Amino acid sequence: DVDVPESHPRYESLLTRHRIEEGVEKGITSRQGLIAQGRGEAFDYLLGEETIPSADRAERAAAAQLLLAEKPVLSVNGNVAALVPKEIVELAEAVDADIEVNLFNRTEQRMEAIATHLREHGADEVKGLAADARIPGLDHERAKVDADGIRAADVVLVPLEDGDRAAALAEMGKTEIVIDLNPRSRSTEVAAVPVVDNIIRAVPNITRHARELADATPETLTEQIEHFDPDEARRDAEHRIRDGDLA
Ligand code: PTJ
Repeated sequence: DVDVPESHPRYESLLTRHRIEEGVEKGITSRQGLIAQGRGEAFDYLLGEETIPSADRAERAAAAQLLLAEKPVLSVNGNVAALVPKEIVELAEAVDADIEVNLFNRTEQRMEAIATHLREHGADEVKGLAADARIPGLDHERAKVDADGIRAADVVLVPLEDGDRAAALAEMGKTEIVIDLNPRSRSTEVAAVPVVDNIIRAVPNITRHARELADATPETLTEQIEHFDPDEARRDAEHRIRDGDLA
């Protein structure tokens, strides 16, 4: 694996970088994914490389949304597959969601490589290859989804998403949970649940909350969602970045 001592002050950041590099080598992650990672790292540095309290509240609300959903789908791109393949499979199991590969730079080879990688990490079924439906209002490649996957979903987790597609999904009436370290990105802005946190920390923490809430009644889950304020979460993250405020 990687030759970085755990005591290194930037251990996690270096490990993350290494996973993305490996993803590119395996044909999972796009080269643009390297740029996206760099952008994410800068925001994470300013956030203190930790899950701020408002992000933890968002992660709890995300767990409640996924548990309450009729048909939740976790969308996976090349960065997500490289960084958290096992953790995505665990979350899908905890909330009984489907996993669907949906790529910005879609090629059949990358679709196959990502589906295989997810299966190697325990996924039973990986959607996205059928591509028998479209997201209205988007150009060709980005619009391709499965009819019985994202097209039919009521709640979609869209990590590290491109703003156009996030907006188009919101336009379709989907409840979107967005994981994105940029509190001002268009994806974060359209999200019902904006999770401003590193996906490395966010996905396992959503799973932890989901396990805690597994036996909760629909009323309790609805309460968790209603108590969460997405505008406040976006503001808190931005304050933390600008002023180092603890939110
Ligand atoms: O695999 P593909 O072809 O679907 O392409 C995926 C990328 C990520 C390349 C594509 O969606 C893209 O270009 O995304 P953007 O527009 O660069 O947006 C990615 C967002 O995710 C940016 O706001 C980053 O700050 C954020 N981000 C990057 N790494 C992380 C992150 N957020 C959370 N955790 C990270 N590790």
